[in-house]
Amino acid sequence: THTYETILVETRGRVGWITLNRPEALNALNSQVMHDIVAAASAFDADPRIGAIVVTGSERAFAAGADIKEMESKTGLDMVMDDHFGGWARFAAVRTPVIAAVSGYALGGGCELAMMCDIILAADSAKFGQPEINLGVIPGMGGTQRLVRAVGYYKAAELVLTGRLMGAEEAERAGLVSRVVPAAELLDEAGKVAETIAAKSLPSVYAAKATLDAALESTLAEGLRLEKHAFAALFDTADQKEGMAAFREKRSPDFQNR
Ligand code: CO8
Repeated sequence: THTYETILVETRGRVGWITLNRPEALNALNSQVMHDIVAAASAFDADPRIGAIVVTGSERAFAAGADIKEMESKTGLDMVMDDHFGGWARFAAVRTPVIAAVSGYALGGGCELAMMCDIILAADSAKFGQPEINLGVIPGMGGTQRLVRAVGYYKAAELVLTGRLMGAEEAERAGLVSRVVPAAELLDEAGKVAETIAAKSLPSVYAAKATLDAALESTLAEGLRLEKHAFAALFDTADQKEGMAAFREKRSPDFQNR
């Protein structure tokens, strides 16, 4: 198996785990981290034995942002040419559900990385924020767009314009976090959520993620059209027949992912 410089990668059953591993920089996201995460997530995404992915950091930091020391001397043209944007777009586009298990700091690019995931589980110690304004820049990995969609304009504007951090409870109230759990239980809980998803029928999971994504990107009419087609298409899978037969026969379904 492939080894990576800046992340630890592990498969547990049908769940792929990606653990950011730059403790000396609070998991700051430099180019190597981006390449590693994108490569690992793409490999999991291409493997039908994987039904869910967990991305996590350390207890102290999910990720404290893009790597400021790497970015400091760059020009505007460098930032465009480096194609960070394309790399992260590939991560955001994986069809497998991704769970961010966030403990400690999820700041700047770290908060944006969490928002590229489908479910955000937060330890009660988690701190979210978009402090780029303090560095003379703005969020550049989707923060201005995804945060507005997650928490609404006024909360997002306050966070992006002031750079204020918010704790896990506030983030959950605001709708940025799926659920807050005690820090000691974060990884177990993330594993349980991932295993639950990974036990479903893959075609329905892919369809669910794709249609949920559309809710953020399209008009209601377009989204409903997509949902209608995706819903209907699932009736041509063996797993739909199995799932509904299992319900009628009062047993658990045995999905074949087709
Ligand atoms: N980049 C590089 N190094 C970092 C970063 C970072 N984002 N965050 C922390 N580090 C380093 C520190 O420099 C320090 O290194 P050293 O020991 O060599 O001095 C080490 O990690 C530990 O950090 P601290 O000593 O600062 O730890 P504290 O507990 O005192 O503070 C904080 C923790 C509050 C998280 C603090 O480290 C901090 O404020 N970090 C920066 C947070 C930030 O501003 N994040 C936003 C970055 S900009 C961004 O994300 C833009 C995204 C768009 C990118 C577009 C494509 C590239």
